[in-house]
Amino acid sequence: LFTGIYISMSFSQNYDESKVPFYTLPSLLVSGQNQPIKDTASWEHARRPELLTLFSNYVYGTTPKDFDSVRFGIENEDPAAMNGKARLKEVAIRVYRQNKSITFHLVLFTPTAQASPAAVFVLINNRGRSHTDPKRVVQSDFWPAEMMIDSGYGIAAFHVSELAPDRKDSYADALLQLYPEQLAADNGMKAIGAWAFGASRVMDYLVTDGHVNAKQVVIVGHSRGGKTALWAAAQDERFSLCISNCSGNTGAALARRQFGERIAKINATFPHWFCNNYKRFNDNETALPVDQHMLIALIAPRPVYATNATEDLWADPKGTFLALKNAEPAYALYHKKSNLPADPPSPGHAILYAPLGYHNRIGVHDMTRFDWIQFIQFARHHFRS
Ligand code: GTR
Repeated sequence: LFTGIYISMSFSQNYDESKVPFYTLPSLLVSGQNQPIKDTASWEHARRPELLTLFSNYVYGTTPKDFDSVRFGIENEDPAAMNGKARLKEVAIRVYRQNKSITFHLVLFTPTAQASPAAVFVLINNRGRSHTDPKRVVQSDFWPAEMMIDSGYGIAAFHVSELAPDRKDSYADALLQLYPEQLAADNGMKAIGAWAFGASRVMDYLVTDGHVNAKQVVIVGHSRGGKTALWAAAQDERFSLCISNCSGNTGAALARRQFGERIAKINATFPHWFCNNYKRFNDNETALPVDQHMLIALIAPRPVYATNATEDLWADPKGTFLALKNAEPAYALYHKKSNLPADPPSPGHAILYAPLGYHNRIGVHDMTRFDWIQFIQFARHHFRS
């Protein structure tokens, strides 16, 4: 019986471009009341809030705004880390609500070579903690901190498990302890909502740190972290640039293409990521009131860079590129010319000099030094202009 179920589920995953169904994306620039959205005012005051509400109610769950306070404690500081090239701060971030609190930790390196506050890349770490080792015993390409410092950038990370353990039986054991009503609601946030909430509390800290240029904070995530990075940047406009690496389904890839991972599959494997209401769209993508191009559009006019890997069809490289392409009208409202080609660039070729950037790295599902080198170039271009 078990084998039977497995086989029928695996058959429902399509990797054949010719079998992508005909689909129509929900209109980005027409409001729920059928009003055309023609300028930034109606986008910002009507359509954008409406889309945020739809993503909250049907996909990621609502993000609570009510907490009593956030407090920061520097637990460790080294003004001469990385052989003097960087300042290290390990910050405990404590969120209080109704006599309860949770604590999570930020690792932050800023370059010492420059006097002015640095732009900082913040990684949402969804892998092992050693990848973001503050002691630098482990130097992982997943978070190449030395390379970032040498390039003049700050580099930071927090670990998702401190906000919501990435398991269906324990995701509620951290931040959600402060918000029992979220657990009870069908539009309540779960793990990905909690991780995005954490990203915003990191931002709360970064604006207080004199070594950080808070106007140039990049939120970066890989895969499930890349889904979170988009959701965090969509909600929190203090992130000035967003990088979503191999984020795939319910990240940067269009759901309606039904290519690779699908909503039914992601909800079955990771029932603790999205709100309960999202399960209504299992095998029913066309009923979704949104699609992922709208999530990217919510970040406009701030630059978004999305990536894929050639051997990671599960994350639908073409569907990711098309989501960027279909977000362009929101950027056009701000006179940000994107002009992406109709089809994805060839593997290994990066589109860096447009507000919507993209590459499809040759290789497997991962975040590598190659990816980070493109992120640096993309950020450098946009922070300069
Ligand atoms: C996969 C999941 C993807 C992606 C990935 C990851 O198993 O199906 O949606 O998030 O995990 O996070 O590496």
